[in-house]
Amino acid sequence: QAAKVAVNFVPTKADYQKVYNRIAESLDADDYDDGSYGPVVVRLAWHSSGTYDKASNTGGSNYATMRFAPEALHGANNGLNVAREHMEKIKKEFSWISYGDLWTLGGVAALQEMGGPKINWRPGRIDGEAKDVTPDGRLPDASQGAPHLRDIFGRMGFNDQEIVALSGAHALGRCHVDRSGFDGPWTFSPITLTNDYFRLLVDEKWIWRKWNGPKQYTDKTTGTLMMLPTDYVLTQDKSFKKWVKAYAADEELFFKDFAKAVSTLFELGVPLSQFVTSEPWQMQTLDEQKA
Ligand code: CCH
Repeated sequence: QAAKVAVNFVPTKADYQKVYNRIAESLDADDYDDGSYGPVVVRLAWHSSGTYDKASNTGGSNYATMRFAPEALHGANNGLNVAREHMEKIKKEFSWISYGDLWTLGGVAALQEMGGPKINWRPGRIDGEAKDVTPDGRLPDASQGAPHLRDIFGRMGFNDQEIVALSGAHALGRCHVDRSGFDGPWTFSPITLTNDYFRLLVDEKWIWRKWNGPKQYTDKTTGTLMMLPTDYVLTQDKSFKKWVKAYAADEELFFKDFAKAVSTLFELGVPLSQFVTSEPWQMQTLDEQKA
């Protein structure tokens, strides 16, 4: 039975929890990648937020402008049609939610359900228009070095520690040749959030992969994992490396810093006055609701 939504319907936290639950239930898939849409759903939330420019106060998660060309067609967003189409099924059932809230809640649900920390999240984003689309080039280019990372993430307002913490998301998912040109997963457990990305960066010997694709590293031991040039550079820069070592040694510290930085990331570009609450919300995992 299709729920009739009253014109003045004001969703409560319980309504958002229902959306969270439906997203969480939708992630497992035997026939997709490593068995979960979680990683690509996280990448959608990140790319919809990471366009933020603090100087002009444009971009970010507020308007969900990746729905429109040309942003959907920006090279960095290759393959995210998969995640947008996945989330569209949820939108059909909960037509009252804005795309910005839906996509960021998707990121939160995916991270929490894949074993990550609880991430503060609150609703209030509104759907923008095609005129709000951001220019190409605001997301990081994996072939670059430390100055580029500081340029891109500094523009969003993040410092070195936050850059490293956020990069730990690459414990999840994989690169696809037909999306980015790069190939392979960063860790042996790509659908569980751990600090393995940092442990592998520190413990493994990383060598250039010999292949015809773009320059990327492979682990010397098994030759099955990968690091992008922007990942490896975190071990080559003194200030970045300090945090790589800290997170490799202490998963709890990584989870704490990651949760905080991700929550900030997902709120970039949203005027405070738009949020329905000044209190941080935490949505419950499916497991917590069973208990
Ligand atoms: Fe990332 N990322 N990312 N990334 N990313 C890719 C995939 C994922 C960069 C490049 C790439 C973050 C930061 C960076 C995820 C989350 C985050 C891919 C492969 C490239 C290339 C895309 C493909 O081929 O499918 C670069 C450069 C940076 C610079 O720092 C941050 C920050 C986050 C989240 C907080 C996730 C998750 C994936 C896996 C997607 C999938 O489909 O499995």
